[in-house]
Amino acid sequence: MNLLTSQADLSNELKKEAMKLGFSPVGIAKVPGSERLKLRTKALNRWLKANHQAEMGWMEGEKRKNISDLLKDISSVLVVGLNYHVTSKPKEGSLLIGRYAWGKDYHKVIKKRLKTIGLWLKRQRPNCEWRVCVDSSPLLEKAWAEEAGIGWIGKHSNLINPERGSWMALGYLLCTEELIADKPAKALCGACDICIKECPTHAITEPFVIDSRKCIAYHTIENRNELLPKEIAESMGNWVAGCDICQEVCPWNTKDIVKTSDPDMVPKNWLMELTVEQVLSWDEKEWGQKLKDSALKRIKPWMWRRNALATKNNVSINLKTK
Ligand code: B12
Repeated sequence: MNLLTSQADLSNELKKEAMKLGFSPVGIAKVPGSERLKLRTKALNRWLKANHQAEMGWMEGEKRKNISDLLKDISSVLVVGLNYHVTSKPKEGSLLIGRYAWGKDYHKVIKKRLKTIGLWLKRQRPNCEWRVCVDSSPLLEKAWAEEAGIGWIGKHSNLINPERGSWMALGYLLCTEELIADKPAKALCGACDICIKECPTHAITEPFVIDSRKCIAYHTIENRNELLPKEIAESMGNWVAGCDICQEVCPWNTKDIVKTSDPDMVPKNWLMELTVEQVLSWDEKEWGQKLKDSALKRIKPWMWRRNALATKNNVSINLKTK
């Protein structure tokens, strides 16, 4: 391996290594980031104050507000996107699952690949310390992705890349090495507000702000109560695990964007044709097998049953049998 002496070459090659492992887009941000990051942290404070986190108490941790708490002497962040946009579609009339979870667990896929990149960086700069963060670390991920220039935060609050839309999971390699940063992204939502209008539960209470208490994704994935709120059950249609409505209606996703051929993102068959009857009949062992290697493990079998019973399909089964 050639040792790269300049920081510019190191930064470029680091991004190339990430692309070789299937990530795109990729970008670099410098810590502590621009003034915009301070605004995003203020937005987080406002969001918490308004109780938009619902029962996700872990969102209140102070570390999320300061990236330096996650890695001592941090200098830079490599941000990567893993495209999960595929050609497959769920069978007409089946229960619906958020696309982020159709393939293998993105947390595991991204972590494994970013660790390979961390080891590459360590070989280049033996004194460099690094750490990988994917979703569960207290990091304001989308704000750092915007800072690294890989996309902007849309009005539905997901990160949108102009060539790839928003169908991507995000990953982070924090490091102590001073890398050359990319330009922060420009916001391109303009006057469009389709996502706000089309959310059946009005969870986007103002542009960029999601009230989790009204979000179908929150209730199907995170809500641990025995029953879903009536207003959610009445509007959730067939969404049984997550919800993609605000992204499905987004013009940046409906235009012809790149589809992935990443073998780890190939949808699992059972997720493409799931029925209420299956959800209700599978025992814990069957669920264990189905959820192995899936981000959907977060939804416990009893939650799948609760969610399926609340869907439109179940309501129509009940009507038919009456
Ligand atoms: C908590 C959480 C949720 C919660 C709350 C959602 C939310 N928007 O916060 C729930 C369970 C509802 C959820 C749902 C989903 N999630 Co989620 N979630 C997270 C998590 C762990 C934290 C997000 C967070 O910080 N929220 C706090 C609030 C304050 O932040 P925010 O809504 O992002 O607000 C920002 C913007 O609105 C912006 N902002 C505020 N005001 C203004 C003003 C202007 C002018 C601008 C431009 C911006 C702006 O600043 C805020 C702070 O950065 C992240 C991973 C992470 N560690 O960051 C994943 C993450 C955001 N989720 C992800 C995914 C895939 C989803 C779902 C699509 C899954 C699904 N199909 O069901 C849905 C999407 C629902 C939605 N529209 O948000 C991905 C998003 C990838 C992407 N392309 O952006 C992430 C990044 C995980 C990952 N590593 O890939 N999620």
